Amino acid sequence: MAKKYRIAWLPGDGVGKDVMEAAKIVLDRVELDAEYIHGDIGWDYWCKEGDAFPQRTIELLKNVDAAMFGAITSKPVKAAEKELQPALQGKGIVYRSPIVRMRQLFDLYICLRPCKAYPQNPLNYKEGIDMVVFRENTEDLYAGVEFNTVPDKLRDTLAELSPAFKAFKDLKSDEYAISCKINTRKGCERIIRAAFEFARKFKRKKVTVVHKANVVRATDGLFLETAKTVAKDFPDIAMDDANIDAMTMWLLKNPFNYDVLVAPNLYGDIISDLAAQMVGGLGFGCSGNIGTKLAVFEPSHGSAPKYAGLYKVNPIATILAAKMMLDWLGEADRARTIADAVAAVVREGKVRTYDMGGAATTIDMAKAIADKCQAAR
Ligand code: GGG
Repeated sequence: MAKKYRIAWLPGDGVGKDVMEAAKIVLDRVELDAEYIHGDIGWDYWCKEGDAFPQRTIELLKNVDAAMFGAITSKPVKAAEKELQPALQGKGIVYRSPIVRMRQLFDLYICLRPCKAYPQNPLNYKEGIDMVVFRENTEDLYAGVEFNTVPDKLRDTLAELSPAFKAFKDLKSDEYAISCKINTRKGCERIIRAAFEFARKFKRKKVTVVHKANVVRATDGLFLETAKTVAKDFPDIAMDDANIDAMTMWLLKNPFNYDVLVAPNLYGDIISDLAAQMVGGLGFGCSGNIGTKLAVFEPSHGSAPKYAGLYKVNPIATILAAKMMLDWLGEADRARTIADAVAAVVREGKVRTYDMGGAATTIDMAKAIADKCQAAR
């Protein structure tokens, strides 16, 4: 009989495989009626095929209800080319991060990163922290418009149009590089609106807009101006704003001042890692990449190659990502069961992975959480 959901299952590289195996143990225990379909993605496929995100995986993602993703290893463009199989070298194939491509290709414009301190987690910076970061996920400095070698045509145009470019105009093409920060009004508006809608739905009190509009005037100015306009549609939600640099200090100084945060891509990446560190670090940072047709859930951490296959890392981030996926699918009871199970295991403190000061393996932790899920059902 056909299952209720088709879930793309993308372990990726390194510890991505370990933590996804752990998440599957928990999903099986809450008996989600799903077919999990493996998708090829990651470094092996780059080396073998010259594509870390093969077309067959893109096709798979067009035909699923949601996806779970582990982690990816990315290397700089030149180092990546050296690891291509010899027959593919010298053909001008350029490495691009598969997760960044996935976010753009499927327009997964929301990166939702809840940062909640589970009580009695020894890694909590302070008990009671509960923030949600909305990171714009498809544009900004991650737009992928970059020039390692700057073409003369681009140099001449910039010299003509931008007085600030005068300082760079006499450099040779290989003496500098350009990465474009591109923010659109539509891109700003939809992520900011998503943050306010979330705040309203979950009875959060305030949205803080993170930017650097006093210096990065065009793009961040657009982000802040758009936020002020969108906020008018949400008179029940307070809004404030802060520069990214000040924000990092204030977040540490008084995390309880913050509730929902919204930021362009790069600042959102930074601020969500900081916020994740305050509630337990890499082992607790989970992430949802959400669009209108597809959503992909993952731990915020990377592939940690030195721990790959050792079953050492904490799988809670991935298990919480699976919980986010269940919420997104409308499986609220199962999602709550997982959240409660994580809370109970953390609170009891009997099973702890190395980051939490214990010796439990990735799988020990998954089984402990799965057992709590089963007891609750
Ligand atoms: N699960 C998130 C992850 O794998 N992060 C690693 C990462 O972002 N690597 C850089 C990249 O591929 O963009």
